[in-house]
Amino acid sequence: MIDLYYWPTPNGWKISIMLEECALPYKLVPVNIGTGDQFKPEFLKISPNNRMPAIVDHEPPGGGAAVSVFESGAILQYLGEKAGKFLPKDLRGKYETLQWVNWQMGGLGPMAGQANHFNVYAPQFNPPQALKYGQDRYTNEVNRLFGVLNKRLSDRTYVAGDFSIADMAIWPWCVGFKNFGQKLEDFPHLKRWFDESVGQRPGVVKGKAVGAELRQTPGINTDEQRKVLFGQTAAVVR
Ligand SMILES: N[C@@H](CCC(=O)N[C@@H](CS)C(=O)NCC(=O)O)C(=O)O
Repeated sequence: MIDLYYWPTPNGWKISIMLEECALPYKLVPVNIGTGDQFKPEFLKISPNNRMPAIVDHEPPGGGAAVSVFESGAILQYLGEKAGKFLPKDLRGKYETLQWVNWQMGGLGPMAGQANHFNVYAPQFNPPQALKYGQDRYTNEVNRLFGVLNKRLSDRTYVAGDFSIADMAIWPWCVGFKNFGQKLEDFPHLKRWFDESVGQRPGVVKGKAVGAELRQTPGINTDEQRKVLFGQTAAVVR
């Protein structure tokens, strides 16, 4: 049995989708990031970066002590190797897939996260243009990255060979395209992949719905949640 430390956000969906696609049994452990579960000492033993998702596998391949993994890219790779699915075993296929997982981890995820922050969550300033530089910088960078993905998908169904952990890493970070200032119509190959090739898979639909009830309204809704999530420094989180 695998414990999944989870909250329904793009990085969380990657793992719930993978677990559903692999049909691996798991137990959901909610990490309410709006009320500060990510700072609790028990959670930090598993995920020292104050972020979810994380997993604990009580039956790791080869037996022995339970294995815990944080960082969604590493978790996808771990589960791909454990299940023998969605991560090719041959050298070329494996690294073709992993380079796109890392493209998401180092590029699309952080940039879209910042675009979302500046476009949706940043407090309003007076004058309003005070936010414009940050909004433009991250919206433009997501636009460039969407262009790279669109080009990649112009002559193939999935990002890297068959449906893989690369698709599962990237797809959740396209869901919020409107908040990132993008129109999918501008990226027709990406749109086809997003809506049909990946978006209609039962495992993806089911994985994305996991724990939806935990976050009743999308977004960060209260001043209390904003205080927990924004303005974290080393001294504050300790
Ligand atoms: N690179 C990490 C990022 C994880 C991450 O940023 N998770 C967010 C939710 S999507 C989180 O836990 N946020 C809590 C916070 O900001 O305090 C991964 O891919 O696992």
